[in-house]
Amino acid sequence: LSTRASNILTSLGLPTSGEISGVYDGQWKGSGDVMHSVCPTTGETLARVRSASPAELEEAIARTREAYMYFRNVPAPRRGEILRQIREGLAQKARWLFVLNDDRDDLGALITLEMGKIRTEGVGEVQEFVDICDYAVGLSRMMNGRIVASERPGHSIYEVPNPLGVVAVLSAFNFPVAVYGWNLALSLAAGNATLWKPSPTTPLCAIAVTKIVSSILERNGMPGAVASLIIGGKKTGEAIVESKDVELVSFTGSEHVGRIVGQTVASRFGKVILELGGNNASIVMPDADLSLALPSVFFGAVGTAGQRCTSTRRLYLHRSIAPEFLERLQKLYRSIKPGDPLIDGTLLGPLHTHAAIETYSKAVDYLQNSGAEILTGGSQYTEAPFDAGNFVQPTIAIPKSPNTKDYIWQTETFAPILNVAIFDHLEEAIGWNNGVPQGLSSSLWTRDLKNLGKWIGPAGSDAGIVNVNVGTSGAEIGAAFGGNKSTGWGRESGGDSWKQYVRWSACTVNFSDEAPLAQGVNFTA
Ligand code: UN1
Repeated sequence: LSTRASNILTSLGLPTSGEISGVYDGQWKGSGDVMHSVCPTTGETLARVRSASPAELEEAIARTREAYMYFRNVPAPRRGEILRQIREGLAQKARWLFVLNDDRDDLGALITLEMGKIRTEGVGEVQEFVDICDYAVGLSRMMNGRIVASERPGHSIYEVPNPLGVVAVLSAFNFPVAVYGWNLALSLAAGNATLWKPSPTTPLCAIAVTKIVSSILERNGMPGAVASLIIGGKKTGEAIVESKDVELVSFTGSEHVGRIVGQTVASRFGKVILELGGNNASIVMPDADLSLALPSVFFGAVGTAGQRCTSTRRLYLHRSIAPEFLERLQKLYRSIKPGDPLIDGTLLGPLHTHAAIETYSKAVDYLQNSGAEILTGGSQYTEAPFDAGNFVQPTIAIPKSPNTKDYIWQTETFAPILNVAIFDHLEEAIGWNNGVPQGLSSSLWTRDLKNLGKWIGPAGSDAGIVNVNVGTSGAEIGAAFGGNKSTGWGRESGGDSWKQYVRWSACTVNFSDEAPLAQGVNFTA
């Protein structure tokens, strides 16, 4: 193992040779297939991880259920106290970066090493987990039910949020830590046990996080299986989704897989939260402050090498500012150099997998063959040392037609490709914004209140995230995160999301000496 990698693994208590156990349900185990964690920057194999055998999966589900039976009786503020300690455990890892100021010792660095996002984004992801823990600590004292007025004398109606059961979190490679954090924090506050199946290509991030979380659970005398971990592939995912012992499946990933997950869970009457494809647009009006819009569009399209669900994939420019905007944007693109994402100052890291290069190239080919103008980018970086990793050029293209029915506008390509079209009226741009199957994030750049009113109202953007003078990506944890239409309608993180993680009990209680029926129904013999 390179020194670069081995320092990071060692600092997080991960072994640097041999096989690592990828299953935790109170005990570490794993005797299934070996999965490889591969560094997307160098192509180096970082670890061989033992996934769950079918028997181990079954056992982990059973242990997680048992843990839930125990944990649901722990008072919510006490659960919050455990979350506060988890928050401290994570924050310590994030803080090390600033104390040591090198690339050895923190979880953010591991995210960068294994996923490929740049350092500041890796640390930011740990921060997002810390933030949602803070939120959930507060929530643990505020998950209030309601008292509803009864129409019957001497009666009261209570709406009580009870723990739900086992929550499976099936997360994606692009946010290998924070999206689990959103689910874990709300789920624990609500009194559930979680079973985490991360992307099989980011097992080390999941193992490192589970080590931190489990040590805190155990230190507090809680069963470790309150936060179980299962590294596994497709079959493992299928078994979890089909299991009647899992009340809620929170899935982040492609529309294709999300459709199967949604249908499977619905067919057994389970609950589901889907966070699927994004195909997010930014609209720039003539009155926009371009000096704000430019860097935000640049970050939205190029940040995380275009691998956020919220990445900006479509850019709609008003005709009057389009030439200037594109010229300035291309200048920013020209300044981009690929680099090791662990090194300070690098803005462009690799795509996460080698296969993603093919997806990128196919999309570029399609653009070229369909008569699009490629303003910048369009190729892979093939010179050393970048040939060892999955580096591609951020690309700006003007497709031949702005018709959203075209494949290129309809599809989410998980790579740094920004498609541009020019509009004359805001209504036209809103039509394009809404004219795709997905509905995750959207952003309008304007200083005119009338535009803002249209954009956030009934005839405005139909996405779940509707920003103004803020880019499509990089949401804070406070608001509910999620999208509409083929993005799956799921909501995670802030807002009212926690309400999905509980089982609501509507309790009508009679304190009186009579037993009247509702609606005045008379049933006396
Ligand atoms: C994702 O890409 O799946 O809003 C999550 C953002 C991040 C989360 C993205 N806070 O870009």
